Amino acid sequence: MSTAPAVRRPILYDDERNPECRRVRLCAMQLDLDLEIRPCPPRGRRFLEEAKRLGGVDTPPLLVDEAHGVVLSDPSEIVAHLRKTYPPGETRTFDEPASELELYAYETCPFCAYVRDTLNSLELAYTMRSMGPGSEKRGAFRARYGKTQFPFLRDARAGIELFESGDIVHHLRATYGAG
Ligand SMILES: N[C@@H](CCC(=O)N[C@@H](CS)C(=O)NCC(=O)O)C(=O)O
Repeated sequence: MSTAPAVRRPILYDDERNPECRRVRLCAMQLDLDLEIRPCPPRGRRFLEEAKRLGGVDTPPLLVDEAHGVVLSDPSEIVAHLRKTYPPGETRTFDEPASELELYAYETCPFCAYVRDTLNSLELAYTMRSMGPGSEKRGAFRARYGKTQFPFLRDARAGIELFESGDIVHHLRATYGAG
């Protein structure tokens, strides 16, 4: 019996502080689209080489959408591709498992930005669960956790789930920081 390959979420090679990357993340929020984030801060040592190899770019953003055979580095083209491929309200069936780190957040929330900035500087890959004000995932989240408050982090490796940006940042630094 053969197993169908998992349909992968788009991967964004991202730098939290780069305005062109922000534009892409804002688009993902508007589309209620989850992304795999590979942080590429300036002089990053973890994913920047990979981005260069895959897309020939020195700086993010770079979008790799394997499910549609697309690798894009121009922010306008990335946004156009996402809008066309993942229109709002359409069901997406990504069946790959999430990263060990999952951040439920949205772009315009300053507490979420604080956590993303920490993930970025620590160069930790994560699944970004888009939970913007109009997100269809909010109902299921509220049913499970009793409230809608973001950011929220699930760390499968550490076996914990956390609300509160300060607690999340503390956990990330203590667990994954260089010390
Ligand atoms: N003390 C919390 C505050 C988080 C918070 O106020 N988040 C806002 C967004 S900025 C929120 O979840 N609002 C409810 C909503 O978006 O429905 C923290 O530091 O994480």
